[in-house]
Amino acid sequence: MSKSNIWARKPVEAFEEDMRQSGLKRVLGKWGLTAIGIGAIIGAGIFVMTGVGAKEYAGPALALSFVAAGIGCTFAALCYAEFASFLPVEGSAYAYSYATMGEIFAWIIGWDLILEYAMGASAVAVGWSGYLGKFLLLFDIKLPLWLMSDSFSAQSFLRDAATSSEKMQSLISHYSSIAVPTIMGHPFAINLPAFLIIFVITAILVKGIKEAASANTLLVMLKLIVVLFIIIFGAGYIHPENWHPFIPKPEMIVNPGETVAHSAYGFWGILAGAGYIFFAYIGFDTVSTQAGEAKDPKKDVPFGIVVSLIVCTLLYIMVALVLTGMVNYKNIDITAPISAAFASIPGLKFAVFIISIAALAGLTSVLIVMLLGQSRVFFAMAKDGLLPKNFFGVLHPKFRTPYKASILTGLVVAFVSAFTPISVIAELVNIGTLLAFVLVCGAVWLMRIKEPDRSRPFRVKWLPVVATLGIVSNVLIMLSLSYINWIRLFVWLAIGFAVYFLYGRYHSRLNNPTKQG
Ligand code: ALA
Repeated sequence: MSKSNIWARKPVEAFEEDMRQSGLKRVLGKWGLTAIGIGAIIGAGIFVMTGVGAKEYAGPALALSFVAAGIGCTFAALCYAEFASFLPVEGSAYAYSYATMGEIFAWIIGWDLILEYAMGASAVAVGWSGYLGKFLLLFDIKLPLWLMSDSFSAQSFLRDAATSSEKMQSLISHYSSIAVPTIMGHPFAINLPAFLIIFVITAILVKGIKEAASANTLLVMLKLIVVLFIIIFGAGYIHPENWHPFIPKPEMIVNPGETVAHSAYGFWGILAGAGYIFFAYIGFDTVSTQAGEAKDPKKDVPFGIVVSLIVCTLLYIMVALVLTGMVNYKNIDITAPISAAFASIPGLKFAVFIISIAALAGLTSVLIVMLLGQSRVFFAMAKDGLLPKNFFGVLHPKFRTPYKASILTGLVVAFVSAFTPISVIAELVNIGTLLAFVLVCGAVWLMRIKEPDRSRPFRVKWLPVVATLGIVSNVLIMLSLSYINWIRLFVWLAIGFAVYFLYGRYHSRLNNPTKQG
């Protein structure tokens, strides 16, 4: 068995060679890349998580949570942009850390990106299911609660409804039945739409996504128009009294499916809210995974990353203000808050229809990007020998897609989304992605020290300050998440270390150049 150097760095030139061999077509310009960024960013975060964000974390001050998370992301985005400008390769943060900090860090980031992409897709699928429910209601089609929700959330809805007859009435009106069956004494519920949508997307990805990719720009336009519609049209229905108090008195609250209380409202509530709705910003980094298809990656990828983030930050702050102005934060719906806010106003059925369709289409595009991103990261890791090449690196003989990796990912993601509350998945995704951001901020700085003379078409001014602020702000947001998320993150990383030390280090292409598979 060969011995490996876990700190070995993959040279930038080796990445460039891999890219040359990949034979991808360079078709994306700067606006195409920006559209990909916006397409990946706007999704469940704004359409779904704003509900819990306002109700259980920040109250009307949710807009400030968006400002705080936006600031942390901006520092990280600048660091991603500098990296992408001199290392325009598919593997994104995984590749950056391989080139700067060595194999063990690359592995950890790659492992961590599973949380961002695969688990992120699970959370989006749960959001998709919530909007499907609201959409079907428009046609008076109802399904039982136990087929539309995981059992933790179903029980939490029932507990919440038991507190007032009005809430109970509202719950009953949403489902054909609110009874939850039991299996061996345990309540059983499954989020069937979330489960099924993952199967459909997986099938599309196995077959190849050429058509889906060309539809992306159209979907992004639709999403942007609808978000603007929500802001402009919704502004007419704001009741300023809903903003008072803008920052409610601090409390401790427990989310559905969680047993641990977290800070709500007040300063810590705003910060914890930022940790929760951080999910809404995830996706700008996917622009960097498209570097292989960019016409002028060194300039256009940084542009796409930064512009897509700025556009979304501004839109998010406005949506948060409109939503908390339309509905009192205590009454915000947590499964499909925006369409529910419009549905609560008589005569706005057409708006609910438009928003639900756009949310379903928009969330579908996020699902495609995330599951695709996951298969690319697996593929890159398999190419480097850190995952079994004969599974994760195998292309379908006809469709030329990494079908085995896609199907395995689809199965795991479908099960997680069917049985886990969205808040639990989202917080795990957030802590994992925040860790990736922190490591990228550190890595870009380290690269400046190690290779100061390498050409950097996009150079962050005051990098030590920006990287430090990026690390501090993102760690601060991580700290605002309850300790249970830290435990989950450590368990996940411990499993990752075990896989690396039992497999990756003995099969790494960098450390074992003669070894195949
Ligand atoms: N930012 C993406 C979303 O909100 C992941 O769905």
